[in-house]
Amino acid sequence: MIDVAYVALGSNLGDRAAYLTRARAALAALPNTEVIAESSIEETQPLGPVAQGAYLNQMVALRTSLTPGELLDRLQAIERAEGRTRDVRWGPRTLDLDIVRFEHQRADEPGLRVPHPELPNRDFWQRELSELGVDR
Ligand code: A4P
Ligand code: MG
Repeated sequence: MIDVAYVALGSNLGDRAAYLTRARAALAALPNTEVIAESSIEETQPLGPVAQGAYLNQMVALRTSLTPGELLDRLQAIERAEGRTRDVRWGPRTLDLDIVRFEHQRADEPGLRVPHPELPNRDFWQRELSELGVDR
């Protein structure tokens, strides 16, 4: 099934803009996947309990026939390739890729929730989605 996935990019360590650029290139190279839209990049204050630097955030829309689970595996491989280490939950990271929603599919498993449960709490994701023409 061909669907549209909205993927959030975030970085708050190192050359943040360069991580986002490389992430967009890696997303464009995924099989059966095309990047069809990109929001603007915005700097946001860190959310959550951990003291850390500001993030650059951006949202892209992918037309893809990957399932939500397949896409998550691919996103995690891209994160690993960009030197992401998982230490502190909600802590600083070179690159974070989250599935925010799919147009027609949902997921509700321990390892994968779509729409992303934090969507109602992240005004920058909502702004970026509306920039991409998504009404909620
Ligand atoms: N997972 C479940 N659903 C999803 C989904 N829809 N997309 C699972 C991606 N992953 C999903 O994520 C932990 C697990 O979530 C994954 O193994 C996957 O199976 P993670 O990326 O390893 O850990 P994390 O990112 O530290 O935790 P979490 O809960 O994903 O946090 P978020 O939501 O990624 O938040 N402040 C600003 N301003 N901007 C940000 O982008 N991001 C975070 C991290 C904190 N503060 C921020 C920002
Ligand atoms: Mg994450």
